[in-house]
Order: sequence, then C-alpha cells, then structure tokens
Amino acid sequence: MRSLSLFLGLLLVTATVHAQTVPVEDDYYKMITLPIPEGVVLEVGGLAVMPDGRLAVSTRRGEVWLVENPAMDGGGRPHFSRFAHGLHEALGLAYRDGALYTAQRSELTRLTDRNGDGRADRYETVYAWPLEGNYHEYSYGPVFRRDGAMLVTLNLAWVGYGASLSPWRGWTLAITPDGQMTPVASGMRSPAGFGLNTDGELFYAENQGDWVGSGYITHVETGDFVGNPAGLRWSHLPGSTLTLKPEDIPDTGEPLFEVAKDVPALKPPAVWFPHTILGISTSDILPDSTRGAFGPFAGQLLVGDQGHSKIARVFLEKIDGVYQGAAFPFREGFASGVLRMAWGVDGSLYVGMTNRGWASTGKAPFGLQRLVWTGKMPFEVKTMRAMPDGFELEFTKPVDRQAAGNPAAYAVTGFIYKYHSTYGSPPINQEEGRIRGVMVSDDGMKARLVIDGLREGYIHELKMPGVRSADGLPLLHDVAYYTLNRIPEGESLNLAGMATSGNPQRAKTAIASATPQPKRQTTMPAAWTGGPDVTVTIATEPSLKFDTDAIDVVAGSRVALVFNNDDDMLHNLVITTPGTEDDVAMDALRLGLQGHEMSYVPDSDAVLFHTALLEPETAETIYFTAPTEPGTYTFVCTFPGHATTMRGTLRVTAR
Ligand SMILES: [Cu+2]
Repeated sequence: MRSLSLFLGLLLVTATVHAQTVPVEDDYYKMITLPIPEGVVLEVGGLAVMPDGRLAVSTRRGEVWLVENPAMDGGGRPHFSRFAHGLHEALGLAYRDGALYTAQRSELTRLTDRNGDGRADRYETVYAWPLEGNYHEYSYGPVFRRDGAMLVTLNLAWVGYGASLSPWRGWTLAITPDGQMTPVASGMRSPAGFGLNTDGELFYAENQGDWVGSGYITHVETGDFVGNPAGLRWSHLPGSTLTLKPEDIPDTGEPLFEVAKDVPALKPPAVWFPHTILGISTSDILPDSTRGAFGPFAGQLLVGDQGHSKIARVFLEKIDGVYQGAAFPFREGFASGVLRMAWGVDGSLYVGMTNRGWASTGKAPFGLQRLVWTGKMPFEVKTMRAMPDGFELEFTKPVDRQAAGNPAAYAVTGFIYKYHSTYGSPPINQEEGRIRGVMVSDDGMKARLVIDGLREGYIHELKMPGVRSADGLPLLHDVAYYTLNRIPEGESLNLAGMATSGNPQRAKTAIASATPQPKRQTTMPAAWTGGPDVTVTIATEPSLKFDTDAIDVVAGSRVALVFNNDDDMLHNLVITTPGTEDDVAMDALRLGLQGHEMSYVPDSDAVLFHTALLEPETAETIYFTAPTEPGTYTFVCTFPGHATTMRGTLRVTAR
C-alpha cells in the first residue's frame, strides 16, 4: 500500500513537473529579433562587431551594412546604413584597424571609408585566386590569426561530386595584409565555418558530403590533410604544405581514424556532430570569450548549424597533444539558417542567418537575431572529460546524488562513420557500452562514470535521462556526443564503494541493424506481365523541392514511380496515408542514430510506399498498386528538415 501511494505520489510529481516547471531553453537564453528595414535582403554572409559597438553585416547578395544600436538599448530601433555594395557573394567579414575585410568569390578585399561619410570609398584587392565559375565555389573569411595573417577557406565545386576545378579550391590559405599568400592545409570540402579557440588554435567545421560521413570540427595545423582528397590535385604546386596525391587516399569505407593510421597527414576530426541529431550542416565556430557574461560555458565553442537553425556547444580537451571532446545541444529555434555568430560588446550573441535558397527549419529566408543569457543557471553538463576507464561529468548545478549515482540513469553507445567517396554515411559499428559504476562527488557537482566498452577513435553517445538536479529538475539537454580520439593513460578507478550496475549482461551488444522494408518494391512484380499501367517520374529541384507538385493515378492501378535524385544532397520519397505526412516526418526525425540505415522511413502504418534514401545523382524505381480508396495522398521527403518544402500530392481518382 505504501509503495502504491509512493508510486502515485511520484506520478503526481512527474505530472506537475511536466505541466508547469520543466524548464526550456528560452528560460535561460532569450532570442531577440532585430527588425530589418523593408527592402533590405540581409542574407547574412559575415558579421563583425566594431569597437564602437556597431554591427557590420556582409551579405550573400554582395552588400555590407552597418547597424547602429544593434542591442536596441533603451527600446530604440537599430539603424541600418549601407557601407558597400556590388561585391560577389561576401561570405565573411572581419574588422581590423579601421578597415573591413571580406572574402568575395575570387578575392580577399579591404574596404575603407577614407572621407568618413559612412560609406566605403576604397575597395582594394588584398589577394586574388582563380575561379572556375561553378555555383558551389564559395569562399569564406577572413578570420584573423594571432600573427595578423588572415585565413580564408575555399569550397570545392560540385559536379555531381566535390571537385577542385582551380588551384587551392579545398584549401585553407593564410594571407598577410600586404598580400602574401601561404597555403595552410587541404582536405576541406565545404568549410563554411572556422575560427580560433581561446588558445588561438584554428578549427574548421565540415559539412556531410563525399568523404565526409557526418559533420565535424577539426583542429587545423599547417600541413594537415583533413579528409576530402579533391584539393590534393594542387599539392604539386609551389608553396604546398602537402605531398599527398588524391590517389594516395584509399576508398575503402574504413573509418577515417583507421585510415589515418596509414596516412599520417590525415587528421581525424576533433569532435563529430552526428548527422540529423546535432544538425545537418555545421557552420560558424565561435569561442565563448565573454568570461561569464554569456553564462557558465566560458572558453567553450559554439558551433552553428544552417539546416537545423540551431547552435551546438563543444567542450574541448587535449589528450596526448590531440584535441577531442564533447558536443551538446545548446539552443534551437532560430528564425533562419544559422551561418554566422559574433559577440556584442555586452557579451550577448549576434546570430546572422540565411537559408541561401536551400531550406532550414527556421522558415525565414534570412534574419538577424541576438541571444541573451537571462542570468538564470541552466542545469547542464558543463564539461565531459575522458578518463582511463570512462568519463567525468561536471554539472552547472549540484545533482541529486542518489539519482546521478545510479548507473541506470545513463546509457552509452559507441559508433562511427565510413570514410569513402560516397556522399555521407550511416552510423556503423554501433555497440553499447556498460556503465559499471558511478561515483558522485560530495558537493554533487561531478559524476565519475566507469564504463566497459569504450573504443578509441569512436563517437560515444551518452544519454543521461535519469540525472536530476538537487532541486529535482532533469537536465536541460540530457545527451552528449564525445569523440574519443585518445583514451588517457592512468589509473583506473577502484570500484569498491561505487554504485555499480546490477546487470552484468553482455558488455558489448551489436545493435540490431536494418529492418526489412516491405513497402519498397524495386523490381517489377512478376504478376505484372503487361507491365505497369502508368510510369511516373519525379525529380528534384534546388531549394529542397520535388519538380512535381501533383501526380494523378487511377485507384488500384499498377504504378512504376521513378524517383530521380539529381540534387546535391540525400533525399527519399515517401507516400503516406491522407493527412499523416507531418507525423511521419516527425517520426523520421526521431529515429536518431537509426535514421540513416532506415532511410528515414519510420515503421508506421501511415507509410504506404517509399524509396530508399538516395545519394546525389542516383535514381530508384518503386512499383506499387495505387490505393483502391480514391483521395488525396501526400508524397514527402522525410530526410530531417526537408519535409516542409519537399512534398507533393498523389491524387488517386476513381476507376
Ligand atoms: Cu530531401
């Protein structure tokens, strides 16, 4: 009886907490939207805060705007004035000594206002590079290095795969203010974001694609090769810091850290961002240099994501001279695709956005927002450090020692991605680790986990659903992804006196893989001796769209549907029962680590028919008998983030 009332009491507490008091990100970090004057297309490519607090914004459309009073102090509105125009896709901006510097497609440019009228009257080429003209040849930067040189990164072209069509595409370059260029490193595919950490070390953010299984950030040093071989075709040029050739890179699908054992110049990522979970397109990297003005994460990195309109947080540490660390969710819900971040003079964060004609979960085509810490302390894992036999978590607030000391409060899974010329990768080699024990510090600020089954080179997902703060709250984000490049040497913890897991089951369990998918028939059924009644072809269009809004088929007819993915990213095509397409898309998003291998098709009665998840420039034909019930069905791409724009109607008409 007592246990029943205790149980009911717990239920009540849980219900109350859920109804009223479970905090959300917005309780700690407020988003403030800056009003942009009508007619200004502020597709943000670069942000720079001037010493006087004005915010300079460069745009994909080739303009530079100066924003006075961006913090809207005293309730005043920001004032926008145009500083420069006519630039070719200005995807970065930096301020130094009275000048603004921006990377255009083909050059690094210095903009100065000599007569002080608030408009640039001098556009100077600092250094120019060749350009082939492919749409995907973005140029980013600059970021000032501590020695005063400016860093610029050059995107690969896209010709059905990443290609370096002109010298130094796929490289990071260092350029001095007087125009001396030195190549730094190669292997970049789509290096939209890069920045220095608080120690002045360079990190760049990569986007999933060919040779890139998932997004990541990599520590970049002179002479590094960071993954995509296309840029290596220029390694013979004078000044190259590499001797590797594209053909030196084996295309086996082995994980990158394994290949790096045979290719010493190949640098594994410092921290991976699991695709569709922590984002789909990593962008800017900005260290928290606010010394506490922005909250408890001083010194850590913020990393933007364009497609998911959000920002992740990264704790880095160095083991045996190698960077590694944990990525955590931080703040989602921005108005458009997050591309750039910059600190305001008051320690708030300006976030510059564009969806670049692609799409993002934030629906606006562009925007400018400011993120302000409310001063309230979120309950978060502040740091996560590798230990010889597990991890040490440090919290922002004291934990409930009993809850956080229970091994069942945690779950750990290791996995990694393939390294190959194919676009993207599913998570592979998944294995659960076993939490052998947990020791919580006396002050409740730290938990030491002893774990069986940690693997060097692997990403470790740590879920912490059972952890509670001393005042009863769940973690604001109860998951972390730690990239374990090195397991530190040292003494393992003595488990005596620790809470240990009572379940001595298998230390390593391969997770069940691919479920059968009978709703996808890719060969014509033998019974269709006369062939299909109708063959329909649907292709893709840029900006996350199908090229077909609606198709008509007769109820019960035999349909061959050709889905031709001629886009530059992964897509599927899923036909759903009427009115369920949004639920199916949401279920696909929740598949998490299992999503890729399931082609982002949830196991649901609402899914009628579907294709596989198709690589760029591939096609698949599926065969199905149209529903016998006339009506309006929807076809949709359920790859996370695509469903809002990538959908059409299947009209089934009566026979
Ligand atoms: Cu799609």
